Amino acid sequence: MALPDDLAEEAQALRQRLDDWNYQYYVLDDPTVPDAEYDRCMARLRELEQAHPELQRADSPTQRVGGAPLDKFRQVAHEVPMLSLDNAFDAGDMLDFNRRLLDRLGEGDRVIEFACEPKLDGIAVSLLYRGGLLERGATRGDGTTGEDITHNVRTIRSIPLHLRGSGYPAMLEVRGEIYMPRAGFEALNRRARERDEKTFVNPRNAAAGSLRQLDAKITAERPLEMCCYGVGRVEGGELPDRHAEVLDCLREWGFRVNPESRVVQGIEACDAYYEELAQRRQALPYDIDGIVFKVNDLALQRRLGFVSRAPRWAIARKFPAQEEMTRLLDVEFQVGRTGAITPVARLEPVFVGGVTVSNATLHNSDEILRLGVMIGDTVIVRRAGDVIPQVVSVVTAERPADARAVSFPDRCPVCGSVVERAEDEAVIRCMGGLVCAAQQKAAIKHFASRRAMDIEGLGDKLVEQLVDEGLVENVAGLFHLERERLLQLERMGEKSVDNLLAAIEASKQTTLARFIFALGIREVGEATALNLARHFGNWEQLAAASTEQLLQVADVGPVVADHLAQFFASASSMAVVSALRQAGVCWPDLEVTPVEDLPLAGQTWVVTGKLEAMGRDEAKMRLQSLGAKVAGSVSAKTRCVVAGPGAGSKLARAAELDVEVIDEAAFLKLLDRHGVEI
Ligand code: D41
Repeated sequence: MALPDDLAEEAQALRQRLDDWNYQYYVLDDPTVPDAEYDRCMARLRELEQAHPELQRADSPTQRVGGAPLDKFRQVAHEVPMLSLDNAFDAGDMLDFNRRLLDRLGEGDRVIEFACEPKLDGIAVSLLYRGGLLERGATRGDGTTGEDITHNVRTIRSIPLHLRGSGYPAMLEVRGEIYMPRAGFEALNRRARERDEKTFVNPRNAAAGSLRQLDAKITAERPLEMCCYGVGRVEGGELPDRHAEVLDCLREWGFRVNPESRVVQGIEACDAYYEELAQRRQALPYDIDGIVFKVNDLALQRRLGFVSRAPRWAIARKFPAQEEMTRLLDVEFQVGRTGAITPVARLEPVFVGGVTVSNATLHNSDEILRLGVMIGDTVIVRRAGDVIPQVVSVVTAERPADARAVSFPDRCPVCGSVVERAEDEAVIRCMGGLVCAAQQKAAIKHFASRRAMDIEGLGDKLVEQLVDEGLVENVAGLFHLERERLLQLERMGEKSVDNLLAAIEASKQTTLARFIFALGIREVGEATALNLARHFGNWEQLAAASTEQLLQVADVGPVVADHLAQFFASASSMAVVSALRQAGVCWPDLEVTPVEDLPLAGQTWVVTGKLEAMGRDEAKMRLQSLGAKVAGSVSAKTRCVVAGPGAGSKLARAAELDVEVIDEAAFLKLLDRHGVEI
């Protein structure tokens, strides 16, 4: 039976649309269709190809699921060797690098143009396209010989099966890094844990393990991506004469290129770029272990050449290691605000992630079991960004003969009350509640903190003193402190006492949102408190709300609703609230605005770059409080972009799409105009 023309046309149109959507999603970071629409088109194309096998093509978007498994990997020789990178560890090494470049070029001092790009922590690969079709994918291996992983790379959707557009060389070898974004890695491990399977230690190992599969069906299910950083073999065509322009071509031909890539003038600008990315490293959706700097001019690159295995014209400046080995000296138990008892590792001090670490969290008893850690063990400690250092694994081979098991207390280490472990929780809790000094202290510290009641001068040390000396037991006690008694405390002179009392007095005028947050109800953070305040407008409505009513509030799910209900049902908690109000703590009631009437209702905003007055999360929360949705990437639907210094690709994208961009000053003015507190 002859194939009707219109079916061939339909299949071609579907392939084109699916390719376009893939490109928009993976290369431009700009999803344009709902998943359901994508899935519908894919299903229709599959149906057509199955019914009419003559429509099938190796580079169809349906061909990414993986075919029959291989029985071994074939070796691949890299015709143009895949070089390695020299490392730099500080600004001094960068100056030396620049000096070497200038000396080698021998034309005196000049400002060199560099292309900068994050150094992805993945697996380097090579992709060979002949006549625009993906012919072969290979790992870097030792740089000369790698393994053929064509069957696996074909399943990765940010790798085009055929090149887009025109003007590409007849033979083009593209090089880049295959990596697993952190979110995909977390999800993969979560699934593995649920099924009692082995987890991966980090995204890099997960990416390597996923590419080392003989069965591409397994690879197809792994959230891998590829970012390109250069080319190898090029025949039958010309490329531009600057590295950054080559990357631009690759992007047009369908490859993902790191959106953070930038061209800068001179080595100092390289340092500034490094510092900026070091700051934002944790906010990126993937792991990077440094920055790669390359001389942008390819003619200069050729003149500079390479030594042994590394080009002279490139260098990788590494970030401080985020993982180090050290010894676990002891495990102590800390009692938190809600009574949760957390094991804390006392470590032999070690320099990791740019600071000296001597404590790390062990989370809970399940975590200690999972790690199988004993006191005296050699452990691997990880400190990423500003998060609390963690013990990630144990080097069991180094366990000393006198290692001791960690034993959990059956009484609260602070107040001696019994401890309990709730059925569905991994933590044990002190049941002492507000008689437990540790919980009293933690509750008061939280209450006084800047984002809560903002009592200036009431720092952690002073709170501990006040509780230890019996001056306060709960937060309401702060409003009955006596001047004479305070003057008897160590290190408290007249001036500090008067300042403290004035700060306590001033804190009485607060907002409902701050008050709710300050109470330290479990799981009620700042954003939730703000939503609760805006939703109910006053304390009475909130305290009287049913679970159903609480569940209506943005951010409030069954767990939070339950904690709120427990708080309002607790006579002792309510007594503290009355005492606070009796002492004069007050706030203006809010007009309750229905969500659809909020000033930014229905608008999508994007926040990028570094803000001075607040973090990006806080900016996001404030925009949400005005009814805006906050998205991670700029699209045609974006209403406005708030851009601080260091904003990169999102800014360029906004310009391209003609989306409004405002700076932090304008953003603060806008917040002020709408009465949002900063
Ligand atoms: O992101 C990376 N991991 C990355 C690796 C990058 N952005 N650029 C790179 N450039 C090169 C040269 C300069 C040698 C072409 C690299 C690598 N090499 C590389 N990756 C693994 C070994 C070498």
